[in-house]
Amino acid sequence: MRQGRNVFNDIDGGNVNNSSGVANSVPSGLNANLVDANSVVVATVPVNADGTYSFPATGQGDYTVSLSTNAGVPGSPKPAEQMPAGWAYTGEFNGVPDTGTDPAVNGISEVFTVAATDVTNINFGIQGPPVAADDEKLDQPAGTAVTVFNILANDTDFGGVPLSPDNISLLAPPRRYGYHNRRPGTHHGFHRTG
Ligand SMILES: [Ca+2]
Ligand SMILES: [Ca+2]
Ligand SMILES: [Ca+2]
Repeated sequence: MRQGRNVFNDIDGGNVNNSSGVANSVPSGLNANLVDANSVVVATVPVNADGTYSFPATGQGDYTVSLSTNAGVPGSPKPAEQMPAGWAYTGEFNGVPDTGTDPAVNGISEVFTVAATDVTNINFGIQGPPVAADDEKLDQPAGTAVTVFNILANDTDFGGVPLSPDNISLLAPPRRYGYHNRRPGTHHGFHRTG
């Protein structure tokens, strides 16, 4: 019988599903390791870019699936769970997406039993945070207002997930000793020494 299903880019970390609002997309280098009741790897397959994976037919018995950048070796002990840099597990669930999560968020599914029919919906959620790049305004003349028009233009999230500004940090230039903030969202410049 065959087993498999999905790894979801799950930005809200809720029930295991794709909550990004765009087509599901996951980073490269992920493997699904099928592990037997003795923690021995039975099969290993790479996870596809759209998050799907599927094992070849295996014998009846109790199994778990481990999601990791470490590819297992059939017949050897299960490798450790690990995510690509900057990514984290948000949950796992054996069942229809968006209907639950298992108790331990650890990159390992709950145990499932393979018998006479294919097992599907062994699902995982993972999340990678957005990357914000600074928006610099250099060498501004003293006393001149500066406007940054699109602070999100140089910021990114994996797979085209929509961005929204959550908070904005105003970083002072060198040798400054303070700045005015006369009303929310409007900064009226830095004082500089020397
Ligand atoms: Ca979700
Ligand atoms: Ca788990
Ligand atoms: Ca930015």
